[in-house]
Amino acid sequence: MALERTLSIIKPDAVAKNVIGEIESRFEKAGLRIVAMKMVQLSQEKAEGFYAEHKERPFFKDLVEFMTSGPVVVQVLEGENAILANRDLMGATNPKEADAGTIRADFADSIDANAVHGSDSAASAEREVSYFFSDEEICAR
Ligand code: RTP
Ligand code: MG
Repeated sequence: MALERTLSIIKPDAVAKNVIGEIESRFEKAGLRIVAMKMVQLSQEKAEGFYAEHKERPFFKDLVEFMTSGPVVVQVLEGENAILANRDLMGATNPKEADAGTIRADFADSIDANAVHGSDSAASAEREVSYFFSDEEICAR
């Protein structure tokens, strides 16, 4: 088992629904610790840079528009196998395909407005954490 850090975002739809606390509670109950967090309104440039890997995909424009449609909570989760643990808690990208009891099954409305983001690999976690947080902003235990 490895102690990992992963980048999590509570997306504009979930912030608008006022379920930040309920989502955080799932991370905490699963043993993940929040070691950095901030609420921000993403600029178009910041959102485009974050999702740069999807630049050529047909849904890119809608994705950036959605991610800039309201404030988001950006945070670093730490724990044993945090990257995969967070993905398991999130559920499938399309909430219609997400397992019962996952965050997306319970709080997401559509594949676009799907409540949360989570890094999908060690390499993306490293890139994404440093995209939003400096070392000084991460509070190690
Ligand atoms: P995320 O990056 O937000 O955690 O989501 P993910 O890994 O589960 O999915 P990914 O393939 O990275 O896609 C990023 C976001 O783009 C939107 N999407 N739309 N219409 C579509 O076919 C489609 N595919 C992806 C979703 O909002 C997804 O979260
Ligand atoms: Mg992804």
